[in-house]
Amino acid sequence: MVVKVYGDVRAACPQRVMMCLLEKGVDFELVPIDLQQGQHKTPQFLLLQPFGQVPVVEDGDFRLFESRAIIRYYATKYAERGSELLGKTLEERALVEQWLEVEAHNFNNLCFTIMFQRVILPRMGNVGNLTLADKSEKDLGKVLDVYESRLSESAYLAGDFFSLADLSHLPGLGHLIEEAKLGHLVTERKNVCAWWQKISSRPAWMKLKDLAH
Ligand SMILES: N[C@@H](CCC(=O)N[C@@H](CS)C(=O)NCC(=O)O)C(=O)O
Repeated sequence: MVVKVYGDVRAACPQRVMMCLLEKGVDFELVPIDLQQGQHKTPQFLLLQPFGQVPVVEDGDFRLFESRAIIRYYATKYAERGSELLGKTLEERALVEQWLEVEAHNFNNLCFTIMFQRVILPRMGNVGNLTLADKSEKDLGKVLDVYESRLSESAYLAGDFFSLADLSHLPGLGHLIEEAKLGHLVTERKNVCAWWQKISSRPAWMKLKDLAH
């Protein structure tokens, strides 16, 4: 049974899920939801995701939303297949969880604010709040300073292995670099830069980028 992913191929949260499925070698079908047209707010879509957001997955008669819950689910369900993304020991797993939480609560909100104010609003013909975007960029720099220090101790966030914690950053950081043109946040930090080069050259990420273009 092919997993159905409802989403927009270029949106960060569905990309997080598709990246995980690609790493795991799980076949999926993307069911396009047009965010520009507001398809995610229609009554039919709200039956799948009551908050009107993407992604949602359907796997047989099992349905799940929230991208990080979905990647945890597939990394566990297919633990024996594809890339190992959870960590092997209890401590490794705990560190993966720690950095996944950091991504969700320290990184993502700033990344989203920058993207929204500098890219998404202007794309819709509105003027973004550039003061807020500048402040968020500064704050994100401080978060990345913490990453810089962490990544001087290990090749990846949770240790010397690629995990969900790294994977979860790929869409947001990719958008910041490519669309908000903030590559300097990465390149001016040696360890963050080496980490970004490793994670963004993974075959699964290349495949996803091909799908998105
Ligand atoms: N916490 C949710 C956030 C989902 C989310 O914000 N999705 C965005 C696309 S990346 C969306 O649907 N935006 C449209 C909206 O919120 O109206 C998740 O991780 O799945």
